[in-house]
This record gives sequence, C-alpha cells and structure tokens, in this order.
Amino acid sequence: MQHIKYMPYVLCICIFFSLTFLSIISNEAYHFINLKDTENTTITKNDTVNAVKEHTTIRHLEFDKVFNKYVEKHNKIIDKLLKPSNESNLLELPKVIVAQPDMNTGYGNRLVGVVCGFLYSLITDRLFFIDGYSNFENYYEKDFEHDWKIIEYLYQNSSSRYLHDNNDYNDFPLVARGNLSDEKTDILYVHTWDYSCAPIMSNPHYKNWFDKIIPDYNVFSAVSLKLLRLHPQISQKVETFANNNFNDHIIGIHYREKKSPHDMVIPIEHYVNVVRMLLVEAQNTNVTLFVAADNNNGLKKLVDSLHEAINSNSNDSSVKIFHSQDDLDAKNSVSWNTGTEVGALIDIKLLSLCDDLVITYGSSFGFLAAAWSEKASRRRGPFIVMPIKNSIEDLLAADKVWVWGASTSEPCMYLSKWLMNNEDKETVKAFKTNPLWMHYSQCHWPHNY
Ligand SMILES: Nc1nc2c(ncn2[C@@H]2O[C@H](COP(=O)(O)OP(=O)(O)O)[C@@H](O)[C@H]2O)c(=O)[nH]1
Ligand SMILES: *[C@@H]1O[C@H](CO)[C@@H](O)[C@H](O)[C@H]1NC(C)=O
Ligand SMILES: *[C@@H]1O[C@H](CO)[C@@H](O)[C@H](O)[C@H]1NC(C)=O
Ligand SMILES: *[C@@H]1O[C@H](CO)[C@@H](O)[C@H](O)[C@H]1NC(C)=O
Ligand SMILES: *[C@@H]1O[C@H](CO)[C@@H](O)[C@H](O)[C@H]1NC(C)=O
Ligand SMILES: *[C@@H]1O[C@H](CO)[C@@H](O)[C@H](O)[C@H]1NC(C)=O
Ligand SMILES: *[C@@H]1O[C@H](CO)[C@@H](O)[C@H](O)[C@H]1NC(C)=O
Ligand SMILES: *[C@@H]1O[C@H](CO)[C@@H](O)[C@H](O)[C@H]1NC(C)=O
Ligand SMILES: [Mg+2]
Repeated sequence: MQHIKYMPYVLCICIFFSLTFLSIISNEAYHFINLKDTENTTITKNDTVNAVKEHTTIRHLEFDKVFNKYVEKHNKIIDKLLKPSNESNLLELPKVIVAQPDMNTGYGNRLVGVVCGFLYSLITDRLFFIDGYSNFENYYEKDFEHDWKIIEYLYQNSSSRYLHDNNDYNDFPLVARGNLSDEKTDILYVHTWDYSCAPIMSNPHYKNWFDKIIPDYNVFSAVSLKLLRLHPQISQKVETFANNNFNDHIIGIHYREKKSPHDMVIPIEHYVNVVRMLLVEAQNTNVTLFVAADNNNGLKKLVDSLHEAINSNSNDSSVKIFHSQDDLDAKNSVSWNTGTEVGALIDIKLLSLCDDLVITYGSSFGFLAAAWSEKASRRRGPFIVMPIKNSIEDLLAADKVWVWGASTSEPCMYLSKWLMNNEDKETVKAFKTNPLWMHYSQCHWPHNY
C-alpha cells in the first residue's frame, strides 16, 4: 500500500483538542505580517471586485435588525450606568452574560464562546460583555462597549454563576430545554472552548425565535458576521489578496498537520485527492487553490503535492495555487500556537471566501473559516479529511472513513458526545430535535478521548 509512505508525518501532540505548543503568554501588541503579495492594493479585475462585493451581501436581514437594536439598547444603558446621575441611581443593574475567552487558545476555541455568549444575551435579554480579550479593537470593529473591565466594579455585590465552564461544567439541561429567563443570577459566565451553545437551537422555548430570526440555522455565521467584523486594516489585506489572486472558483484547503493524537496520520495525498475530485466538477472555470497550514514545512509539502498532482493530470494552467505569508513557525506572542495573530485571521478569512473547503478533522480552525463567512449559507459544508491509523487496516476497513462532506458550515461541538453520554434522557432528546445534531457531534474527537 502506497499510503504507508505517509508514516513519517506522525507528529507529537500535547493537548489535542486545541492547543499545540505551550509558550510564554504575553500581552504584546500584535504586529502586521508582511504579506508581500498584497502590499500594493492595485485591483486588477473588475469582476473580482464585484465578486468580493457580493460576499458582503447581507444574508440574515432579520438577525441584522436584532443586532442593530441590541447595539442601540446596549449603548443607552451603558451611558446611564457609567454617568452617575440621580436617574442612574434608580436604575436596577441589568443582568449580564460575560464571555470569558482564553487568549492562549487558538481562534477556533476562542471565538466560539464569544459568539455563544452574545447569542445567549440576545435570547435572554441580558447585556453582553467580554472579559479579557486583550486589544480587541486592534483586530475587530467595535460597535458597542463590551469590555467587562469597565463595568465590572458595579457588579461586585452581584450574584454570579457559570453557564459553561470549559469541560468541567456545562448546564446543558438549561441550555437544551430550560427557560433561560427564569435564571435569577445577575452574572452568567460563558467560559468555553467549544460551540457549546448549539443545544440552544433545539430548546423548545426558543424555536420560534430561531425560525424567525435565523431561519437557515447558520447561527454562527449570522452572529459572527456582525459581532466580529475585522478591523479595516486587516480586512483590507484579505480583500487585496483575494482581488489579486482569487479566480472564478476558489478551493480552500486547511492542513492541520500537528494535531492528530494516538499516532494517527493525515495523508497529504487524501487532501490532494479531494481537490482533484472537486476539479472535475469545476471544469471550464478558472480555479484558484488557496492553501493554509499550521507549519511552514507542511504548507510546502501540500503545495508541492498539489502542483505535482495537477501538472501530471492535465496541462491546465487555469489552476493557480496561492497561500498567504504568515511565518507559521514563528512563536505567537499571545497564544499557545505558532504563527501570528493577524496572519491567522487573514488565513481564516481567505479560507472563508472559498467556494469549497477541504479541512482537517478535529481542527476548529477550518470549521471557523467555514462558519465565519458570508458564503456559509450558500455553499455546501466543508469536506473533512480524517486522520487514520498508519496501517493497512485503516485503508481497507469499511468503518474507516477517509473523507466526508459535512452537511452544513456550522462549527463543531466536541462536547456533544459528552452530552449524549452523560446528560439525562430529556436533555439528550431535546438536543436531538435539532436536525443538525449529527453534524455538531461527528466532527471532533470527544474531549476525553
Ligand atoms: N496563519 C495560520 N495559523 C494557523 C493555521 N492553522 C493553525 N494556525 C494557528 O494555530 C491555531 C489553532 O487553533 P484553533 O484555531 O483553535 O484550531 P485547532 O487547534 O486546530 O482546533 C490558530 O488560531 C492559529 O493561530 C493556518 O493555516 N494558518
Ligand atoms: C506600489 O505601487 C506604487 C505605485 O504604483 C509603486 O510606486 C510602489 O513601488 C509599489 N510598491 C511595491 C512594494 O510594489
Ligand atoms: C471598472 O469599474 C468601474 C466602476 O464600476 C468603471 O468605471 C470602469 O470603467 C471599470 N473598468 C473596466 C476595465 O471595466
Ligand atoms: C436630581 O438632581 C437634581 C440636580 O442635580 C436635583 O435638583 C434633584 O434634587 C435630584 N433629585 C433626586 C431625587 O435626587
Ligand atoms: C457592595 O457592598 C458593600 C457593603 O455592603 C458596599 O459598601 C458597596 O458600596 C457595594 N458596592 C456596590 C458597587 O454596590
Ligand atoms: C420564560 O419565562 C419568563 C418568566 O420568567 C416568561 O415571561 C417568558 O414568557 C418565558 N419565555 C418562554 C419563551 O417561554
Ligand atoms: C480563464 O482565464 C483566462 C485568462 O484570464 C481567460 O482567457 C479564460 O477565458 C478564462 N476561462 C474561463 C472559462 O473563464
Ligand atoms: C503536458 O505537457 C507536457 C509537455 O508539453 C507533455 O509532455 C505531457 O504529455 C502533457 N500532459 C498531459 C496530461 O497532457
Ligand atoms: Mg484549538
């Protein structure tokens, strides 16, 4: 079996859920990466400009109205709370949701909890804050003041509890089938590395809300496209790169090499094969391949393999291969991962512009690109390449899947396997009323695997 030659790609894992390399955490400000291809912002083709414009078409009009109303309300209340006057003395402290992202995790683990927290605040009519996202405004546009630090002092005597506390505690019965407005606690903390709010979409109390506000159930997409809009300086780099390099049909590939646990391997050849399969379908269009990876060497191997496969199968020069230029082996100054903060955002956003995605099982980076995207509700879900045991057994057995196509672009919820295994029957039943429950559950190892 040829595939055995991928044996050398076995790599060590530290904590496989998310975190690769432990490095010293600091609050150093980010620096822009040097994207050489994109330094000059000359836009060459009018049609690509239009294509990029089309990406910004609003897909969730009802949600956007809800978002804008929330921003207005939030700003008014914050004004009153922070400007002491006799009017504000009479004001009861509003109940809040406080999202607590861990800055030392990657984006896939950091942003899902922020989106979940905001979703809860809309549904429960609480105010939304983020606790501890350093330099948020350097990376994103900020429509309203959500820094918990500026308001926290008012809540020093308030009651608080965790709705989610990573893998240690999750109130799934409340999320999947309770009425969250009955919750009397002033502060509800949302501390999670997972898309752990997915069960709220199954909650019978909120079914009408979702049917009306986000009827296509691309919930992450609807929320993130409003709450997490990239800082203009970063989004300009994304747009320039796309305008200069992206063609009619774009296939994005995320190769997460350094994460497979238990001596499993991710055959590069399998990524290449999915691309070849997609190229058959894309005949007679000019195709761009956009490649991202978690390390420089992996990126090079994948680009070389793609070049080799494409050139040996046709002399079709209409397929172009690009990647951005983050130094993936550089130590990230903020998180446990490698590469830079801005470089990672640019890669995610470029992947999110792709018409098709080929991503890696168990890596939330690719799922984030699929979901945090204007294309989330239009395209099919990403193709997911599976790590396999480095043995003939895994290449021959019927129950070993090498690649599969996801049914939606929503992120993965790795805790769903825990939920189904440990929660009471009613909660499991409620969770499974969501037509997407299989998607949420199938895309990741269980957290204690
Ligand atoms: N620039 C860049 N960074 C990456 C890439 N893949 C992984 N990383 C870095 O590694 C982190 C991985 O963490 P996360 O997004 O949680 O994904 P996961 O750990 O694979 O589930 C990212 O946030 C990036 O900092 C990539 O393709 N490009
Ligand atoms: C960018 O474009 C300007 C004007 O066209 C040119 O003068 C400059 O040399 C270019 N810079 C780079 C880095 O190519
Ligand atoms: C590109 O679009 C602009 C504005 O829509 C237009 O003025 C210009 O003529 C177009 N250029 C070409 C080459 O089509
Ligand atoms: C509110 O403030 C105004 C002016 O500062 C003052 O005249 C008034 O007595 C105050 N009312 C109360 C109820 O404290
Ligand atoms: C909290 O309670 C203490 C003691 O009762 C009181 O002195 C303090 O002003 C209160 N803080 C706030 C923000 O209400
Ligand atoms: C939830 O409970 C509140 C009272 O705590 C009630 O006003 C509201 O109608 C309930 N919401 C739903 C969706 O059942
Ligand atoms: C692909 O691009 C080339 C060069 O820009 C162009 O001549 C050709 O018509 C394009 N093909 C299709 C199918 O759009
Ligand atoms: C591609 O082009 C090369 C050189 O022009 C030729 O030798 C080769 O047979 C071509 N391959 C295919 C698949 O057409
Ligand atoms: Mg991670």
